[in-house]
Amino acid sequence: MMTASLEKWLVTADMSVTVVNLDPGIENPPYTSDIDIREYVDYGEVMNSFNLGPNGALVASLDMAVGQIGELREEIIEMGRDYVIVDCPGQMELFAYRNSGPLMVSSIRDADPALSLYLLDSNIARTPAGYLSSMLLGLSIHIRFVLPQLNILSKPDILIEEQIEEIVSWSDDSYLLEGVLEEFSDGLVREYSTAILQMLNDIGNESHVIPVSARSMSGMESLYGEMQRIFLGGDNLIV
Ligand SMILES: Nc1nc2c(ncn2[C@@H]2O[C@H](COP(=O)(O)OP(=O)(O)OP(=O)(O)O)[C@@H](O)[C@H]2O)c(=O)[nH]1
Ligand SMILES: [Mg+2]
Repeated sequence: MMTASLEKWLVTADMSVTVVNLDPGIENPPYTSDIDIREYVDYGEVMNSFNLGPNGALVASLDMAVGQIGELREEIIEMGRDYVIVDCPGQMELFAYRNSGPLMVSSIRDADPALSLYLLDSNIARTPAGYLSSMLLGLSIHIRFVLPQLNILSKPDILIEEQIEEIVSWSDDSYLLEGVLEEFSDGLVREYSTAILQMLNDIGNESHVIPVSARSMSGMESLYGEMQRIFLGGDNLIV
């Protein structure tokens, strides 16, 4: 849905957009993709002919399509649009932690300016421990794709304004997060949390989160501003 909403926002602001779907298993994407990995590989057929479950079929489909990413990139170039939004499979452990996902991303990008949007779900990031573990996963994703990354708090419309502000304040001031973690956790979780927070601080991870609702479109302008900062500033956020 974020893909659909970001596309809509960019088009309304007079920019041309190509949408690419990289999820072979997606059934009803909430957008109309211009370019689709499903034209290169048939997930259902892979599942049946190799007798695989959903995860195995996703991995096999990605592995099979990776050799054709050059063609897919050609399709993107032919369209010649201002922006390209690439929707990646939501099963991050299958897409990011195996070889084909990062290989696809680097082939699609080649030498063009690119950034990744990492979505922290408000349902999870609303608690201090949920927020911290989401940031840790984001860091791990960052390491895999080696792209400048923006952290988005998705679905903020399910929270009240004070909750959103609190989460943003955790992202901007780790002492605030440390305080609530100490207050709301104990034992092993508390011990881990303190160590993780310390590590995130030490590496100076760019942690600012931008609340963006794909439903109400709130926050889209801020997101676009941050995207411009990276694209125009040549800002290198790679850790
Ligand atoms: N309230 C609210 N719900 C949202 C928002 N964006 C997406 N959703 C809902 O979240 C669900 C999942 O949306 P998707 O766009 O499929 O999310 P996704 O991140 O692509 O999911 P996977 O790729 O399957 O991991 C749907 O029911 C959406 O309606 C939002 O900004 N606000
Ligand atoms: Mg998805």
